[in-house]
Amino acid sequence: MNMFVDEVTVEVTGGRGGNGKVAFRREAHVEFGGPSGGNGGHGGDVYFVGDEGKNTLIDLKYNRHIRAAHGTNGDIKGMHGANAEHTYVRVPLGTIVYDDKNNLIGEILYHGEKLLVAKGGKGGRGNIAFASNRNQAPDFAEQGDMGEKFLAKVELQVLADVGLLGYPSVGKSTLISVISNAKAKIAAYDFTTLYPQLGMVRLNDDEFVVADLPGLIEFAHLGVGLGIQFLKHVERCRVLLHIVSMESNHPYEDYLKINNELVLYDESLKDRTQIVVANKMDAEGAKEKLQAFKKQLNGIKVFEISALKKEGLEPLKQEIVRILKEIPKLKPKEATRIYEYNEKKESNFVITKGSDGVIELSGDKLFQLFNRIDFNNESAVKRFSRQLRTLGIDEALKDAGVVNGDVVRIFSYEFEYLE
Ligand SMILES: Nc1nc2c(ncn2[C@@H]2O[C@H](COP(=O)(O)OP(=O)(O)OP(=O)(O)O)[C@@H](O)[C@H]2O)c(=O)[nH]1
Ligand SMILES: [Mg+2]
Repeated sequence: MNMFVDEVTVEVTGGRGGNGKVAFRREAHVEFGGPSGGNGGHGGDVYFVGDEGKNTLIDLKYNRHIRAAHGTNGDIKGMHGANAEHTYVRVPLGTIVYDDKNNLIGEILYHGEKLLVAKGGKGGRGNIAFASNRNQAPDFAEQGDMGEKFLAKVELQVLADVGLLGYPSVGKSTLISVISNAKAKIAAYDFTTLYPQLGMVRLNDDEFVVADLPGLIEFAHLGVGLGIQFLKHVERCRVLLHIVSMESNHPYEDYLKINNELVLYDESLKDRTQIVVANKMDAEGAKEKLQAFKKQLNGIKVFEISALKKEGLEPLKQEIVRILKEIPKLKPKEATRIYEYNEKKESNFVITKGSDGVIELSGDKLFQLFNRIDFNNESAVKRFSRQLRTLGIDEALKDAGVVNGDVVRIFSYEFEYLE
C-alpha cells in the first residue's frame, strides 16, 4: 500500500469568539449599578507546524476537517471569557498551503516552524465596553465573531538537502540504503521506487537529509513514466546528486537527457547545484565508459562509486557536506494571501433581489456585524440598524427604490424598511 500522500484538501475552521455578556452591578442602595458584563474570549487559530519526523500528508487525508476551539463567553462581574487554545497540526517539512482562491498562505521549511492557516474569531465585547456618557447603562453586548473557514489545498514538496536524480535502475535506492538509515526497496527493474523517501546521513559531526526519488525518463515533464508527479519533489532539494550508471551504453546521453527534462519542467533548475556520480564502477567495462564520460563532461567533476560494493562513498559524502555549507538555504516561497481578518474587512455591501423578490443585503463586513448581534436583544438590534446607517446602507436602499414598509433580508434575518 502506498502511504505517500502529497496533495490533499482539508477544511479549516478557526474557533468562534465567545459572546460578550450583558450584566449590571448590584449595589446595596441602587437598584441598577453600572454595566458589568465582560468580553468573550477569542476563538482559537489553526496552525500548521513543521515536524521533521513526518514525510507524508497521510494524516490530513484521514482528518479532513480541522476545527479550532471556541472562546468562552464573557461573564458577570466584568469577567472576560478565556481565549481558546490554538490548534496545531503537525505536517512534514516542505508542506505548502493555499487558500480556496489559490493564494499561497505559506510554506513550512523548518522543524517547529508555525504557519497561521485559519484565524479564530474575536471575542464579542460585554456591555461594560459600550458604556459612554450618552449611555451609562448599555443593555446589549456583542456576540463573538466567526472564525475563518475555507477549504485549504495542502501540498507537499519533499524537502531535503540532497535529492537523488537519475534514470530508473541506476542505483539511487541502493545508494541511499548504504549511506543513510533509510530502508529503500531495491530491484533490478525500472520504477521500483514509486514515491520519495527520506534518509539521514551522518558524517562525523555533520548530518544531512537525502531524498530517494523515483527515476526519471525522457518526456517525464510531459507526464511520461512517473512524470511531473515526482519531478516537483526535485524543486526543494538544495543539491542534486545526478547518478549515472556505468552499465549504460551511453552515460553522457543519459546525463544530458535528464538535465533536459529538469529544465523543461522548471527553467530555474538549470542553476541547481549538481554533483555528478558515476555508479556501478564494479560492472564490466565500467572503467572505459567512465573515461569516455569524463571526456564528454569536459571538466565537470565526477565521483566514482559502487553503491553495491560500498566503494567511493566517503569522498562523496565529504563533498556533499562541503557543498551544503557553501550554498544558501532555501528561500521560502512568498505568501500572496491577504488575511481579511476582523476589522480590516472591506466595508462594501451588495444589494440584490432574492428569487422570492425580497431585497437582500450581503457583504463580508456586513456578515461580520450581523454575526455580532443578538437579535433577541432590542438594544443590540437598534445598534445594528445604526451601524447599517453608518455604512450608508439606508441611502443605498433608498437609491435602489426600496420604500417604507418593504421587507429587506440580511442573511437569515428579515426586517421592515422604515425611513
Ligand atoms: N553492479 C552494480 N549493480 C548495482 C549497483 N547499484 C545498484 N545496482 C543494482 O541496480 C539495480 C537497480 O538498483 P536500484 O537501487 O533499485 O535503482 P534505482 O535507481 O533506485 O531504480 P528506480 O527506483 O527504479 O528508479 C539493482 O539490481 C541493484 O542491485 C552497483 O554499484 N553495481
Ligand atoms: Mg529506487
